[in-house]
Amino acid sequence: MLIRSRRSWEMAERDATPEPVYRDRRRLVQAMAAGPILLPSLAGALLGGGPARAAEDDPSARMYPAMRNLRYRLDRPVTDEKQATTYINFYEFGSHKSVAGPAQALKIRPWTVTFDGMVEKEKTVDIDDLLGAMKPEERLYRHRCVEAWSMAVPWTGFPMQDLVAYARPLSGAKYVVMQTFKDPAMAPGQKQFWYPWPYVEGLTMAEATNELALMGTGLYGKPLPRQNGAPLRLVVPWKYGFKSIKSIVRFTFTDKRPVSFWEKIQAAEYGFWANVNPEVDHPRWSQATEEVLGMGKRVPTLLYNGYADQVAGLYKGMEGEKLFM
Ligand SMILES: Nc1nc2c(c(=O)[nH]1)N[C@H]1C(S)=C(S)[C@@H](COP(=O)(O)O)O[C@H]1N2
Ligand SMILES: [Mo]
Repeated sequence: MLIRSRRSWEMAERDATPEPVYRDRRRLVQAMAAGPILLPSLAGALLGGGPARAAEDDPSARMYPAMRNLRYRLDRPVTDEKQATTYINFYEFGSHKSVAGPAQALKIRPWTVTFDGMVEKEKTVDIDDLLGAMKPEERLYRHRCVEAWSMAVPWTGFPMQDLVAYARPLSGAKYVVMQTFKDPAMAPGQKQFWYPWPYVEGLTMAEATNELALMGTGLYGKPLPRQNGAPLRLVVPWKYGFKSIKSIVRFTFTDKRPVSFWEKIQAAEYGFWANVNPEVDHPRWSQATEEVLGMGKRVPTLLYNGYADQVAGLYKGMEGEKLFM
């Protein structure tokens, strides 16, 4: 029998909160929501200030932490929360990594989400009504940016297939297009007129309903920080990070393939499919390895970012397409 030896970066999920701890915290949060069973000060102390603090400005805070779905496992440690919430790509607030501060200007309530295009009935819903109709869970996923850095984080969210079912697309719909808010007064990056605002991304219906496609609403057992794309973002871990669009306000169903934000800017470097592949280099750099944030070293990049079992079948018979950029 072949026993594969562990590579150094294949470590246990030691930084993630163990399941029983999560479950107990969740029960406590539910108890708090149900009524004044605990004195607020005691509850706050038991919760370590996390969800309680977030509750001050986020009405969805009581959803957290959600039960972890143990089907999704990591081959490396969970990235330090501080790192994952301060090393940020969010061009609406500036074209550099230190946009966590400026992104606090993002106003996340009221927030509405519109479903339109090829749907049975177009509708605009309040984010808290949408969240209330979904069942949150936590998943540990790898994340690989096209710039060749990566992290591994505990997202909270719900399967995108549940969102698609909620939207009720017509059978002729082939793609779902997602759009970020547009408000240059709030997000000064959007005053940079040479970018094609608003940020737009798209998936095929088969991709959107794949089990891995997640609508992210939380991170590290708390509501999503603004800089990470509150209150609703896409998480598609087998694709380069730019596909995982933040702060979504609209889902449009269509039979025409959309041209996404980065594809409009530079189609020779950023395509529609953007699946991770270590053997297909970016025109200006290699994609063979990646720097794992906080680990100070590079590891080999995996085909489909390690998710080939779940997604390779989506692309059978599509060899003519530029699937990997
Ligand atoms: N609206 C919007 N979504 C976006 C981006 C952006 O600039 N604007 N950057 C993308 C890129 S390049 C990456 S790597 C991820 C980063 O997500 P994170 O900051 O939560 O790690 O968000 C993606 N989604
Ligand atoms: Mo990225």
